[in-house]
Amino acid sequence: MTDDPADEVERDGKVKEKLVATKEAWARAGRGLTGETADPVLDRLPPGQHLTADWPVLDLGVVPRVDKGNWQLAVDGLVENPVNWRWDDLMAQPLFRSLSDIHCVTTWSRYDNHWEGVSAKHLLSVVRPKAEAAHVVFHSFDGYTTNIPLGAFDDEDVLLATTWEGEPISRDHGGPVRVIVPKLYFWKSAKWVKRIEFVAEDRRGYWEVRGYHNEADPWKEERYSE
Ligand SMILES: Nc1nc2c(c(=O)[nH]1)N[C@H]1C(S)=C(S)[C@@H](COP(=O)(O)O)O[C@H]1N2
Ligand SMILES: [Mo]
Repeated sequence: MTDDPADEVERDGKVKEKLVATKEAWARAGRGLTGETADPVLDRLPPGQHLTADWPVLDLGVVPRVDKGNWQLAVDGLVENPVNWRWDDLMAQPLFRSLSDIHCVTTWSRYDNHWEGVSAKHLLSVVRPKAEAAHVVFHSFDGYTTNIPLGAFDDEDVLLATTWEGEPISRDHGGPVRVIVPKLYFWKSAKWVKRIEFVAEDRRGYWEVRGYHNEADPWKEERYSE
């Protein structure tokens, strides 16, 4: 027995090292950069992005077998009330619905995604971050991590999503539960989330240590660091 639910979760596939290397090379080359910025109020499509109607699947290549039975989420670190939710605990929270756009650093955007789940605002009201908490680190069942400032998590449109377009989020897209942070490039939206950790000092995640921008604002075209 172990107290890390990820140890009980099986995973298919392995990290696509070539794809990771390619994306690191794109970061170094500044692929997709236009050098422009845009106004999120006036311009719905961020600079350098094009619209797509479908929803591509992008990840490291490791696909965890998480379902309602073995799913667990720990929300811990610098919080007054850490929680460890199983599926029924998640379902007992108020249902939140939202509509938002996806902007991926690989230059595709997808408008008008309907999500349902538990809002970040609600989660924050349950766990109550301590005054020292300033950053959030997401840990996923495939070993992926990503980081955002607490202020970016504490936003009206951020949620732990369980459905997309009225259907459960598919396994490929991070189901049963993934994070959605619409105002940032999509790599900040962790699929198969298993732990949300509140920390005082910023800690860079998987892509952030491989040349991706720490802030990731699409309208400022914060694709890569440097
Ligand atoms: N757990 C996990 N979350 C992840 C990733 C990943 O590899 N593992 N990839 C990120 C990247 S780079 C992107 S673009 C989006 C892709 O989500 P999608 O496959 O649903 O389009 O997930 C993000 N979240
Ligand atoms: Mo991505």
